[in-house]
Amino acid sequence: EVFYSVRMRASKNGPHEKGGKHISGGEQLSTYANLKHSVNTLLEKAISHSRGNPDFMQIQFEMIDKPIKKIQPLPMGTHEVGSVEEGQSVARSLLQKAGVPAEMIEKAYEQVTEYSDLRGAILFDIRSGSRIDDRQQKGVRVSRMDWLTTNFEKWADHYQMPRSPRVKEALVLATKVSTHPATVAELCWSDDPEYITGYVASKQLGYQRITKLKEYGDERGCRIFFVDGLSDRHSYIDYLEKQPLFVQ
Ligand code: PML
Repeated sequence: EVFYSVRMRASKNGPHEKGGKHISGGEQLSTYANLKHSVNTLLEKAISHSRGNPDFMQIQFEMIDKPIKKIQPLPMGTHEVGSVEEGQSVARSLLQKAGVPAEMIEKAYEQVTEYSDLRGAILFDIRSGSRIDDRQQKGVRVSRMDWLTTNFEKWADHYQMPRSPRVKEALVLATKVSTHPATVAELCWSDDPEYITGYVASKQLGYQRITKLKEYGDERGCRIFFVDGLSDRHSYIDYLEKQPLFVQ
């Protein structure tokens, strides 16, 4: 069956590259018959966003010409924490468990705070202690992945999780990223001011949710991929952006 990658990005005060503020982004894989539904889902996601009403939006689709890789979702755990401090300390200890040295965690945090409106992920090399993508403000956007809705709903019921598209998208992304052998761990929390749960993920740890990683009202998000032993950063970025993948 032929699939299409459908992508949306929305911003305020014009497009990102002209200084607009990021409002929303989204990604689906769709059959031709389902395109109308996918485009509509992404449109609704952007126009009902708590970051405000966009005045610029792009939705595009593109046929996928490579075979689609199929993988199992990462196992999931949730850490209930009472404060941001506690949440951040759980995140740090999970990252260390995954193999990121403590001083590298601090260096990576410094990279994130350098930008006020970082949209994609930062690639951080734990050997050299430096950011290795050249995308500045834009970051790297992981793309061409999805989880068939019926399979996701079975998963959500099994874990007694709400059938939230947010959790679905985050887990799909984390699963794709952690599957690459050069990925040591991922750290993420949302730029949505009304959403404070984030996660640390890795192949061995799975997808570890932490219920409080920032304060309500904070529009600063974070997404760091900690990598080690990367021989070719272009092929790594190519995997993240282009390798089509279904979680199942
Ligand atoms: C986002 O909204 O941009 C990221 C959300 C990450 C956490 C999702 C969850 O597991 O609750």
